[in-house]
Amino acid sequence: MSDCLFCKIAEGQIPSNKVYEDEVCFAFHDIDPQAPTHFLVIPKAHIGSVAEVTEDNADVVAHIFAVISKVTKELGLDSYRVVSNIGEQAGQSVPHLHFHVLSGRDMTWPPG
Ligand code: DGP
Repeated sequence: MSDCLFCKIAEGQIPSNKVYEDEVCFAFHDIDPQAPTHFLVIPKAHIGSVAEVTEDNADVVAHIFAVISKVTKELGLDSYRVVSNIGEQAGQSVPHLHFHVLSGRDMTWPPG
């Protein structure tokens, strides 16, 4: 999508602090970290949110979770939280599917 911030980050048009990249997804540090480790994993193809995941593109999400499992192990993270906000009320501010990976501090439940 031509006017999407995260599409531009995935394409390298906007700089980011990259954590991981392959042909399907891109991971980069959050600009406003909420934990000592806080990065985002996004599909390279534009998907608006979990609400736009269907049987036709669910393989992308499965791949992203495999990447999260691999990258967190490489980073030595044995406890972390994966969050995806869907819609404005839940706190989604960027309309491109992204999974927050947060680690390195005690976390509370339920989230605010
Ligand atoms: P959410 O609010 O769940 O849609 O999360 C969006 C996250 O994206 C938020 O934690 C801040 C981050 N973010 C927004 N703009 C940028 C940017 O230009 N670069 C980076 N690295 N992160 C961004």
